Amino acid sequence: MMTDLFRKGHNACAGCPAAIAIRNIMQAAGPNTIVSIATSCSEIISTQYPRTAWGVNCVHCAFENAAAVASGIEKAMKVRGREDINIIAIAGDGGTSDIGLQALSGMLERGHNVLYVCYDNECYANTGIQRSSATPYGAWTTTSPPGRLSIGNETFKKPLAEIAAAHKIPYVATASVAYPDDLQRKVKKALSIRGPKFIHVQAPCPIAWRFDSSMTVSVGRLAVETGMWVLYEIENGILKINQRPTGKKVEEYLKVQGRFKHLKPKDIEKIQKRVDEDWKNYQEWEKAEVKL
Ligand SMILES: Cc1ncc(C[n+]2csc(CCOP(=O)(O)OP(=O)(O)O)c2C)c(N)n1
Ligand code: SF4
Ligand SMILES: [Mg+2]
Repeated sequence: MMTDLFRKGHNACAGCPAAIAIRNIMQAAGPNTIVSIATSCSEIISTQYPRTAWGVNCVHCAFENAAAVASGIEKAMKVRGREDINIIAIAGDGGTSDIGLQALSGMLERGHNVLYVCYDNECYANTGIQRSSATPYGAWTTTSPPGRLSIGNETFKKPLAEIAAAHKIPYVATASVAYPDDLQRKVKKALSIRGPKFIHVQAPCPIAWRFDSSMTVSVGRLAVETGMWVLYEIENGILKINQRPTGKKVEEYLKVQGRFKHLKPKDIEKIQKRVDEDWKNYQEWEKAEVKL
């Protein structure tokens, strides 16, 4: 069975979005696949010696070099005449938008035939929920504690998918573990295209975001419905939005997560304003059919 490519019995927390993401990626990719995974929850939960959850060859890399290792695997397979094999790099938001950004940029710029997937739980989860550059504005983490003088994390998320798209690669997409059909379709499409591909998957983490483990999917849906996470594809530089927000306010998304419970109405207003601006920009970008 395809699901055996990422087997049950791994060590993930209940409701783990990394496990949901990988399970769907592997269902879409199939057995003719080699994976490189960066040190992150995805590796901690799936490769504890002497056990493995993987039903394909999977190389555990350092925190920073999943893209560099995938690039090397791709070249090695080319030399062996095995260009039919899917090469996928998987890393967290820290391993992608912080310490691995250089390796990712190099992989995209050199044009490797690799799909890179970042599952974004918006912090360094496996090492104790530290802030990353993907942590949203106002969020509690252990290194951005809110208090009398602090709102929590003081920066907005780094626009990772747009940074990837700026390399003028053939395919970039955002996705969510709450929309598995959309995620699988995007993985399949990416793997059908030659060259570097990048998919940024939102991954609501019950431990770090402070919600009940039964709510991973409902929190992911609220992100999309409120416009906090926009599902889109950029094919050859042209943006297409896949799902429109339903008009729900960001407060509905924020209030179900303990990491935002300290926010005041003016803070929520600031986040809403930013989401409205971003949504307007995405719509204009789509309408203009302007290549990035
Ligand atoms: C050079 C280096 N610095 C720090 C670490 C410790 N470390 C391992 S994984 C990680 C954070 C990973 O965060 P992310 O990529 O977002 O994955 P997550 O744990 O959230 O799934 C850190 C700080 C390391 N392995 N190597
Ligand atoms: S901390 Fe979050 S992402 Fe990491 S294993 Fe637990 S649920 Fe999954
Ligand atoms: Mg993370």
